Amino acid sequence: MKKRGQTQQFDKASFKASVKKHLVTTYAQNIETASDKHWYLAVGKALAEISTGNLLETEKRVANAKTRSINYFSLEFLIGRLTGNNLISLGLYEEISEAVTELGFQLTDLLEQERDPALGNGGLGRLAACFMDSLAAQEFPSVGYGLHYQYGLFQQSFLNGHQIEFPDAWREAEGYPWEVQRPELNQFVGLYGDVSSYTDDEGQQHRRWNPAVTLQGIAWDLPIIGYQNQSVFPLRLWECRAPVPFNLAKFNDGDYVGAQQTQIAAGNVTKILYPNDNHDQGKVLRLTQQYFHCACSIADIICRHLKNGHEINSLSKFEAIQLNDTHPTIAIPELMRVLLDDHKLSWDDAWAIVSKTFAYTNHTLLPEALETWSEALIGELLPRHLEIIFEINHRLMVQIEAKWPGNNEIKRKLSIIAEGQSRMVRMANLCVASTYAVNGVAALHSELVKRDLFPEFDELFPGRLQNVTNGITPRRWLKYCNPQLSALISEKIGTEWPAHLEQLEAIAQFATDTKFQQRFAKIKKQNKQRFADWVAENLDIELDTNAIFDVQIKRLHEYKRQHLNLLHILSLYHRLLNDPTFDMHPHVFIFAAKAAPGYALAKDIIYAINKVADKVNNDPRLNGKLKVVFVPDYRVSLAEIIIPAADVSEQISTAGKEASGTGNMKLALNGALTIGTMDGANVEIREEVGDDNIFIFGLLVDDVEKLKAEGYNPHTYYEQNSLLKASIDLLDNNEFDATDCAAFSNIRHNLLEGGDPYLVLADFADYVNAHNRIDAEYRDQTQWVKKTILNTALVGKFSSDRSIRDYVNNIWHLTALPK
Ligand code: 8GP
Repeated sequence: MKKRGQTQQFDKASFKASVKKHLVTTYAQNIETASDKHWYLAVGKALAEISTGNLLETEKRVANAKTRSINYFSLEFLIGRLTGNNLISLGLYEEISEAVTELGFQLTDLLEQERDPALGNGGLGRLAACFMDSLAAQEFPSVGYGLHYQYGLFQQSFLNGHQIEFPDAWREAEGYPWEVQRPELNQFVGLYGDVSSYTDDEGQQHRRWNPAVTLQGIAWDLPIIGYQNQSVFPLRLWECRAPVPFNLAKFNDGDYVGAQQTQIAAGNVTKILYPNDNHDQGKVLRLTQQYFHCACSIADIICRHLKNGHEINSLSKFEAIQLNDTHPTIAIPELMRVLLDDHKLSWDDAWAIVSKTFAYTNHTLLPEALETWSEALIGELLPRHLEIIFEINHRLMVQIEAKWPGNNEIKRKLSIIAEGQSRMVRMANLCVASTYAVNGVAALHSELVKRDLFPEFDELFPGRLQNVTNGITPRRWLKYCNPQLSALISEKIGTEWPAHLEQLEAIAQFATDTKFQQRFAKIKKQNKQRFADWVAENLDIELDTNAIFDVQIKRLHEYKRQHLNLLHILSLYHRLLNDPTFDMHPHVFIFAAKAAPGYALAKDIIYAINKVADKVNNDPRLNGKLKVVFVPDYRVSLAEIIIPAADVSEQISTAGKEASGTGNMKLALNGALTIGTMDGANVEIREEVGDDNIFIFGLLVDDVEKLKAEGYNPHTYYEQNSLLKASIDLLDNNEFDATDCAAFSNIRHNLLEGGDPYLVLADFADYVNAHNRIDAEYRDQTQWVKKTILNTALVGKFSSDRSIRDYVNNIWHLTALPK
């Protein structure tokens, strides 16, 4: 019997038998002695039997439907643990929980055994994961293409407050139970070598690339399970290997290292995820990763297209490719190459396909994140691609000349090749010139893309630049991570909301209902307790759940301004110790953040927060009013327990710098009130929840520009605001660290002598005011709870289902699979 929401016939007895079979035959464990971890693996494998079957079925349905598919190209998919979520999507959570109990275990304990597949850095990778979930939930034909990194984002720990990094072997020794190899889909990829011309039998001239190196792409599929439907779509991750395991002749000669060199070099290609967020590092291995990803994925798409019986000329009718940032841009010249050189299409015919296939999402305006590759490097690694890039650029220049005759300034600005000592290929320009749609990720950001980043492109290609505001999947970020709140909502408005988040608006009517407020507040308290228990157990810090839980969880970056948060904490510390009239509601500041290993100031900020935490958490003079917790090794599974416990959500980037943010959406959905600048999606959150239910502060984008143009001087703010001065001075007087205060003085130096590039000092006073309002308003619990309910009720817009529908309607033009 199937119950409502359940997609599968479920037979408990045979499921239990399957788990035991996997425990013994797949993992070679004795039933009597197997650990929780092996039981989790066996449960995962037994469930994967269901999803793999459905994956193959869905592939057939897609082929039969003969409609367009979206291929989401991303170097990052920060999927987080899959098992719990997949159970929800399959509609089998209770059944499996029961089966596991009968086997003698708690499902929640087994789920804790799963290592997060950390195949992304932050927002960009997590967005890709939410989008895959929403594509499957709405049954839009889709494939996610990424890399099968052997090691995900590094694991972070703290040693005397300093960040330490370790490799993250997310697949562990046993492999990841949800993935399945697809050997029939493996591909070969060339690199280096040269290009030659030849004339075919009909007298046509062609170019041919003769690569010097060949790599093999091994296809691994992870199942993306549609929410309570039968569809499962692949997240296809490519692992790099050498086509031959080792050189037998060298091995026989006793050159054991030399015999394996090729394999070692190939293995390096997908060894690690580059740990940079909003920063481009320009390493050869990174370009190799990008090309390897694109070449395998393009080859896979074309194989599928031809296998389904279509002509190569109809490719763009059946396949769209979304480039998640510029990282997979090399797919554009790669598809051109395949069409020109392998399929012998003319330039115009090939371009007609390419320019209707690709669309590109921009995720940042930060100049240091906009990718450029040295022309010489591309020429060496991918000589044919460089020729094609030159030709695309030549044709772009012709178009510009036609629109702005004789205007070399515009040509220089829009050119794909940046002139200079060493010529560079600008990947964003290549994207805008070659795709049919370019989108920013929130309304404000998309406006700035048009106004500041690509104004001339906007004139040259009217309508190409668009907006799609980001979103988050409500299945993971409410139903799964906050089961009690989900149950309360379902009790009031029914159970359809996880697939139709706009329905949450109906709970707004209960915002002033005392009973509902009490239940809502009780759930928040229980979630705070769950997190406090975790902190007590793992970090040995006691938290009072009556305190305000104030959360800033995101990558550590100057533009995100964790140091503004820190300065505010220092101001509270100063006032508590020096101002007898000062009173505050107990407040816990919770941080979690990884810093890119090469980002020195970000690491200094982590260190400083850790040191301040040590001091304030143990200072009896503060009467427990102020606590600071820096949770190490931030990851999706930690976000799942921090977010439901948050009262306040810190979204405090310098206006114009945070393209969207998505943590802001997750926190608001779980009833945290935002303290934020008018930046990224904060602007739209404010529009939805209303000014009374959010704490907005700080300079606007135009103020920031004006201030910078006038010549911003942080010293003026330092001198004029005594609280700011006192707080900054605390950075420099050994208060928190008697032995190694370099980190503190680096921060201080950056803010004063370094010119304070992200205007921390300029926004400090208003930030403190906003915090004072929070302190006052939190004391009126009835009002506060009303606001938190309204936040949950009014952020339905930020479901990634809506984002996906925007892409589908305005960019991809897909139809959902027929039932
Ligand atoms: C991030 C943005 O910083 C964030 O605001 C946004 O929510 C997220 O993308 C998803 O759209 N951008 C990046 O992570 C980014 O641009 N990274 C690569 C360029 C290095």
